[in-house]
Amino acid sequence: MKPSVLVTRKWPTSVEKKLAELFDVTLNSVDEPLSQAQMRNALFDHDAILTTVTDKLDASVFDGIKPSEVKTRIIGNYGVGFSHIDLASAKRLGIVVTNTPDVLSECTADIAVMLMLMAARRAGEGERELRNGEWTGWRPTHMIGHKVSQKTFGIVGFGRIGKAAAQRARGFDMDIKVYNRSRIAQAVLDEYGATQLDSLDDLFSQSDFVSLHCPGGAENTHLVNQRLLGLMKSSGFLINTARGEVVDDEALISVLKNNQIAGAGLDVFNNEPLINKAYLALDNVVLLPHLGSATETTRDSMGYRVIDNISAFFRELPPPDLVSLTK
Ligand code: 8YV
Repeated sequence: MKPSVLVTRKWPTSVEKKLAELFDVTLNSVDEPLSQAQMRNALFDHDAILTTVTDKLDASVFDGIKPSEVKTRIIGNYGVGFSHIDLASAKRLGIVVTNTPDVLSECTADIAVMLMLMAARRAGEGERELRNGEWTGWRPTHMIGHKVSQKTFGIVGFGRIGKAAAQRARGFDMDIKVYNRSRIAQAVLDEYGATQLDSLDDLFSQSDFVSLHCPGGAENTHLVNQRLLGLMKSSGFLINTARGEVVDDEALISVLKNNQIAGAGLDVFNNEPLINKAYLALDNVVLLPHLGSATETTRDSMGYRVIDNISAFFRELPPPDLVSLTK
């Protein structure tokens, strides 16, 4: 019998086809997020659940369920970030969790660089002006932004996406500084022309652009707070393509409002898609609806990567992208 697999959102058609060939698959053609109650029920009905960032699998979803009651043995997350899944509960119930690293690093780094350029060169503001019919023509003092080339690019989290961002920043001849919890080998830093700093304080105070590439989750919630933002240059920009929770919205909104920093570029938010409305009134922030991995190539690759993970698992082989062990 084929394992039964629940796909919580609509996936690229070619991947859904492949899933249907390999598994007894339940697709979500209406593409609305499942409720937490539906998610909980799915644990009793399916061998595998294929989740995305819009599925909130916090501890309450798993609460009071005994390991002997669950049918689900693997959660194959479509995405590299998994802070929406309570790993401790999954572990308690013997459920393996996998993710999809590598395949989205380049596209996510592209979005970080795009946000940096858009924020620094006032692309959102410029387009709004033009579309609103408010452009009065070229003039030497019109919509002056900040130069990007040769500036300092500060990276928080030097994993795959952070490295891809560094690689791109080098194209702009930027001075690349890195903050990472563990020490990065000198040879790796050299490969990216990067210097590792010992503290976030140093990174925030020295950088012209701070780009976040660390995981979300409890450990990094509000890592970027009023104090750190207060250390930034008044000409500095914050870029977030990581997770909304890494930034304290109230603090960021206050420094943007008071022009204590020059601007920000955000692709991810607390409580997506119900973002803090105060952002909408600010011209010095560029806002994107979580587009990091949104290219055809990458979204297909993410789907095939999930297939690789669950296929290995059901063949009793180690899934390539295990993020939590059951023991
Ligand atoms: C994904 C992302 O598309 O992979 C991630 O962690 O942030 C996105 O690019 C999304 O999370 C899908 O689950």
